[in-house]
Amino acid sequence: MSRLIVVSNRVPVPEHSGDAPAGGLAVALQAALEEHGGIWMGWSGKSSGTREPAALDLKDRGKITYALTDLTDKDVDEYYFGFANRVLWPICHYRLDLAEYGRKEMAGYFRVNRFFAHRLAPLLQPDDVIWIHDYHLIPLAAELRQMGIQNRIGFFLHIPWPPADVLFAMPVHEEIMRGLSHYDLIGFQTDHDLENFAGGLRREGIGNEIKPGRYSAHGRIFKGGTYGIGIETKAFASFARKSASHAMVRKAAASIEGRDLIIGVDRLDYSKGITQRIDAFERFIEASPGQQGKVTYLQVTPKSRSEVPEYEAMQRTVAEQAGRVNGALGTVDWVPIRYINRSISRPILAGLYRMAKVGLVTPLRDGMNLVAKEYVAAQDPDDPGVLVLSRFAGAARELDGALLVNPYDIEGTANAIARALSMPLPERQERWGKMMDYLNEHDVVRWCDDFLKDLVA
Ligand code: GDG
Repeated sequence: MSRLIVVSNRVPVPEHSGDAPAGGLAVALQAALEEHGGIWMGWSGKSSGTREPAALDLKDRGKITYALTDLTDKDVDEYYFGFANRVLWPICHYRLDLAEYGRKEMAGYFRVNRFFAHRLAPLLQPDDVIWIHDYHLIPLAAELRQMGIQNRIGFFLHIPWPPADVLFAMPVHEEIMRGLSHYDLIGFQTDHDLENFAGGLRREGIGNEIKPGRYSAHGRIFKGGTYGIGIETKAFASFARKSASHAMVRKAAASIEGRDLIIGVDRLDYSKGITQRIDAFERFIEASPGQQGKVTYLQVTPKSRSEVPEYEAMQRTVAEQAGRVNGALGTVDWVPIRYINRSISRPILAGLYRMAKVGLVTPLRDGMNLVAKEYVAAQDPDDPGVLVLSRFAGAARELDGALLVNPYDIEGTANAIARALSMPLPERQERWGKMMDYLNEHDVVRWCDDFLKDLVA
């Protein structure tokens, strides 16, 4: 394959060449970029105020060039906080009630995509293969095509794609759909998302599937497929094994004083089902008097997008809810919920996953959910914990050893917590073994290879 060009909203630039990237996605994409040589372009995360952003900031790290651009305050408000996070994010997570449409924000979204195209185009060579990531940048291929760029361009959507009735509530859904048809390959996390996409094309009468995995719409023919993202399974498993002896993890273990640990780890986001989960935990404790004082539920929830009003409100709601449950159920020597509203380091996170008897992953809707996969990979094969997983996470379509729950069903989730905590070792091992085999085979490197293979085929 020729040079690879990756474009995403944010870019994980390493300090020095050879530095290990933090997350799985960055690991896989950086490995692919190292192999083929290439560029990773995106927003620096910084604002240029009211001034036009300066030229791209190019940082060379071995065979990879990171190309960063600032955005104006208006761009950040309209493109990022406005349209991407207050329209596309809620719509794609089936939350019509939270979408805030505004002409200004929609215009800003398309304007920033055009700006990205104009900054990227001069760097491109005719054989470059371009891979664009996520909902912030859907119209980018159309903008590049408009400038005469004919390279192969692929798109991967990390979040769900909604059914037609939900999507069509968005005023600019036609432009968004048209934008997608300019890609050569569109990748989704699950078959369900791909079916929703194809259903939207049919319903609108703008296109159809002409043969398996090949679509025709807006006068273009393109491929669509399912590529569920994975993690670095082997590396994460060995990392978790080592992290178990990390001083902070040992301290945490001592502080729970032999109680069973239940863990939840999510960015603070309404899609993650955190309030329903706390309700389910409360219901579980109320229904199981024998468990009072015997379990600790640790919820790690770093803040995210605090500038968006729904997120700011949620921060208060979750903190109050955890406080209320602790006040109602706690005793002088037991705090049922430990709520941490900031990020913790990756080694500590891995060690805590391994220590936890139950991983509670109950989003109301999620593209994949990597926490579910990390929790499984972190387990001790001799005494693995149990994953309680929402049927509305993409991961539920892959991890058949999990206890699947409907997160809206508080009692059902409470029952699953009880079942997980009392599950006999042979059943835990059998369930975990199935999931681990799957994760070993479908890791993030395979995800990256499968997508790029289909893009260039
Ligand atoms: C989007 C889609 C899709 C979380 N808290 C801490 C921390 N994390 C790490 C986790 C995990 C990552 O953040 C979260 O990934 P998820 O997949 O769970 O969720 P999103 O951020 O919503 O990601 C999602 C994903 O894209 C990839 O395609 O799976 O569906 O929504 O890796 O470990 N890491 C550290 N401290 C924390 O406190 N170090």
